[in-house]
Amino acid sequence: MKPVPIDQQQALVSRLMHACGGSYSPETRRKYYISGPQWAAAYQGQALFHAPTRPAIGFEDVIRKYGEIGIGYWSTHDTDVIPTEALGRDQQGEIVARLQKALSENGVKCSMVTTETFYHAVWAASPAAEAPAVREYAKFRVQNTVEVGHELGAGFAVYWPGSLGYYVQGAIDEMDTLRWYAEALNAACDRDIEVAAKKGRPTLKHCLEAKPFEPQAEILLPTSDAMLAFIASGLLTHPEMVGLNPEYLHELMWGGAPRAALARALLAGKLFHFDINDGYRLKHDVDIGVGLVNPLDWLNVLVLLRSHGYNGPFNLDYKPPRTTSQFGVFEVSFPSAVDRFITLWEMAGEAIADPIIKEATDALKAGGSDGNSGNDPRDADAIAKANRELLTLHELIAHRLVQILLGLDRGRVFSIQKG
Ligand code: GLO
Ligand code: MG
Ligand code: MG
Repeated sequence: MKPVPIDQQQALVSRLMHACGGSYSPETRRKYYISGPQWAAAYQGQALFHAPTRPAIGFEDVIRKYGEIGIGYWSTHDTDVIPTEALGRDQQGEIVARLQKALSENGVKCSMVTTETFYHAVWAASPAAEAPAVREYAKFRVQNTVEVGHELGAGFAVYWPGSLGYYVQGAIDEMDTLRWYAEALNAACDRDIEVAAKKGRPTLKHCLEAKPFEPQAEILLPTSDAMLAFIASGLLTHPEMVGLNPEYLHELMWGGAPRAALARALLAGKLFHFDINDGYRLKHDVDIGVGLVNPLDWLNVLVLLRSHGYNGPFNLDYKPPRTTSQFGVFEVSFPSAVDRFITLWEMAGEAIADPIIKEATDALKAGGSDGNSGNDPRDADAIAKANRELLTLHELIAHRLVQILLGLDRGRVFSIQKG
């Protein structure tokens, strides 16, 4: 093939994207509770060792593009859209009005707001720093986010305390830090109760998001389970308002099974919100598009969530790779991520209804019998023997799930050449 001239590259990408097929209409996409973060679309491809590869883009363009694709919800950090120096000042009101206009013109709703407590120099020693002025400022920031959230019609506020930790141990007291962090959350919940009452709206769902490493070397609340313990610690004045926003990759990063982490959150009644993406175990936070690395694991995650009635948002917290152009961000990254998610969600429904999986699962739950009236509860060997053949069904179910993922259950076959 000859080198492709610059002015023909977008057409090539569009043609091949179209040739991939299998995309859903914007109307279909809008039926799912999928949110697109401002920061994900605006991400310029920069990182520690990387200069940006894409130009800056503002919220008006991002919201318009999300509307066109059929991403019905939008989420944002306070400082993604309001400069730090404008927070809580008149300029904030003007920006909020522009946001409201952009959202309503494009048929997109704001689902979630979050406070940036990791980027600015003020957070160098975390939002729960020793200096009382930093902690007061943190309270102002989370309360201001709650107010902006109510203005924009959001239902969720997310907190990612990635800077709550340290590089060197011994300088801070973890107990103090966690108490101080709880004070900021308490301030946010208190303000939420006031504002919600005044506006006649429900209070927001406040969601903690864990990540095991980055940007601190050691993180005080590194996993969703650590956060469940924190919520139940007695430090929060409104623990019933606070739950979790697990991120798929963040649970994988520490080596956990995302599906099991989600199950623990569901058991605790705390799975409020879910950041969806993909990546690798025990690596950094690469935020790859959902289903591009672990589609089988994703299918399993969605089977769990569908089986247990999760009805919160799926937030596309991923970073289009720096090899993708800004054209590609909206032509390939977002629509393809949404469509993979929808396909996996529908496949999960198929897996739940699959007669083979159902019969195998029912049989496993019924358990085996040795033909006698009842198993002797003291006889381990007899119990093991009575179940031995049934347990093969575990592997059979796993095989069936792969068949569903690959479409083999619907008759997709490969003809093998004789040779
Ligand atoms: C970073 C986090 C981050 C949060 C966001 C929402 O690793 O995933 O993107 O999701 O700040 O609070
Ligand atoms: Mg996240
Ligand atoms: Mg991440």
